[in-house]
Amino acid sequence: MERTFIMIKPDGVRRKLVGRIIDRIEQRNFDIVAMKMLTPSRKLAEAHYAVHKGKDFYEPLLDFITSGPVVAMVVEGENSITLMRNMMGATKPENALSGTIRGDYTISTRENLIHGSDSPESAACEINLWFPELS
Ligand code: D4T
Repeated sequence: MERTFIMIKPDGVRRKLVGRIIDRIEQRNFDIVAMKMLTPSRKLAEAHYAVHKGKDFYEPLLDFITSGPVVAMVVEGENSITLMRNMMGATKPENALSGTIRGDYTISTRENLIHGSDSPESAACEINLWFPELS
């Protein structure tokens, strides 16, 4: 069974889409094995998005992700990393297909509702970062 780190971003909480997003994850028959709501500290956000440090969108991205509560989850199931990324939809709104979370609920690149780990290495790293109590 594969685990992935999923986060409903502050826009998802503000727009009251938490229930609908969790519903999709459960309808797909994934297990949510850990979940918490928190407002990320700057330090946590910097660690999470370290790979983007120096890019033009890095600082605005940190401002956004620390702007309010997020819902952090560990989602488990066969091939969960790839399948969750498919369910989320593409980062660019013009590529996010209808039927995906982003394709159905957002037209913004930054305020794109949901994060999901993109590889087994990043999943392990992110689960450790957001849920140190699990390790
Ligand atoms: P995350 O990491 O949040 O799941 O998003 P993606 O995996 O789909 O996309 P990413 O790593 O390329 O970008 C991380 C994060 O930065 C925001 N972003 C991205 C932005 O504000 N402006 C941009 O030009 C890009 C490329 C959106 C997601």
